Amino acid sequence: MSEIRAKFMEVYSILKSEILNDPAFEYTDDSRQWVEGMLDYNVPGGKLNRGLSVIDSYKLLKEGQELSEEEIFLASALGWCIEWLQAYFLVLDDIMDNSVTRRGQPCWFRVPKVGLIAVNDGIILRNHISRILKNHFKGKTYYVDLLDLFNEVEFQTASGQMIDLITTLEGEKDLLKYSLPLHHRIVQYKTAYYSFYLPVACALLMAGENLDKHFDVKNILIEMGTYFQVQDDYLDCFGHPDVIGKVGTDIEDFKCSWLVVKALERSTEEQKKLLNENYGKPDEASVKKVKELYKVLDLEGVFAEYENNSYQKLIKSIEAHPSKAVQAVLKSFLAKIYKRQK
Ligand code: DMA
Ligand code: MG
Ligand code: MG
Ligand code: MG
Repeated sequence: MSEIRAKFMEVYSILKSEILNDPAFEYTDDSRQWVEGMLDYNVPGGKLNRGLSVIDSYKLLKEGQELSEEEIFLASALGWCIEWLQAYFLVLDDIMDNSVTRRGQPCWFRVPKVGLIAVNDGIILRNHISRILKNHFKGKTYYVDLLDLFNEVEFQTASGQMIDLITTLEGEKDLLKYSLPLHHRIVQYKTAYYSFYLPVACALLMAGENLDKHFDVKNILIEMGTYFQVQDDYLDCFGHPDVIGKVGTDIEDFKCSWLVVKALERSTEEQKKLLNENYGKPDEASVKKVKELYKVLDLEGVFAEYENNSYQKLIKSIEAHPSKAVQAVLKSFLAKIYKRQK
């Protein structure tokens, strides 16, 4: 484990123990054990890209200055707030998407003793973010901006989840409505803001920047987030569950995935008929037919081309940015996800 990752994990232990000794709630042994188990199960087990990139971005914004212990701690705490936010959304997302596994283990709501208690656990996870921010940032000049940032991004993500879900409504299953602009709208809101803009925005606030002045950075990060979610859609079908840690459900769930949009663009009338008959059905045979069609339409090749083009386009936008430090932040982020397999 890299030094920074090890430090980041230490901060997790500190934040967790603060939460488990929160004076605003009188924990009993049972409730403390529940929350601890719930946190360990859902918060630290992912790639930690979002969280670590707060520290990474802050460092780059400081252009090589040595960070103090306090700065590292605060950047890590903000990173963990994003990981907590992610855990909150994923716990609920897996219920709504009827998923089976996450990060190589059963989804939290699939754990027998948990079930729909997972809904309240999601709410608790969200509340922990406010506790962490209050504990560590209340005296800072940028405290209000941080709270506002988390609120805005949460609203955008939940709205993105809403449109992701209502496009799949039973009785209105109509592939004709699926298009690239609709896909772009869904993924911008459900993924890009919290996964890409939020980490960098946290680092900018810590560095004393005014977020209103960084509109161009935001736009580049939203495009990067879109590319990231296209990868997620691709891996849902073509990734290996052992590697991505989850079993895909987009076909069964009738999701407006990038793959189905591309398939529709490239299908003959007959192939469209096959899609209409099999997309969004829960049985294995239907899913298999859809996956076979994706192969026939060479969506793997289409994706490879999309990935190259996106990368080139992003690099070009990044290099057009006037600040070398900001360029470094964006390039470092892009390098973490380019051609990812998980
Ligand atoms: C996830 O979209 C978005 C949020 C806000 C969790 P998704 O359902 O495609 O994610 P996953 O493939 O990880 O379930
Ligand atoms: Mg999901
Ligand atoms: Mg989902
Ligand atoms: Mg997905």
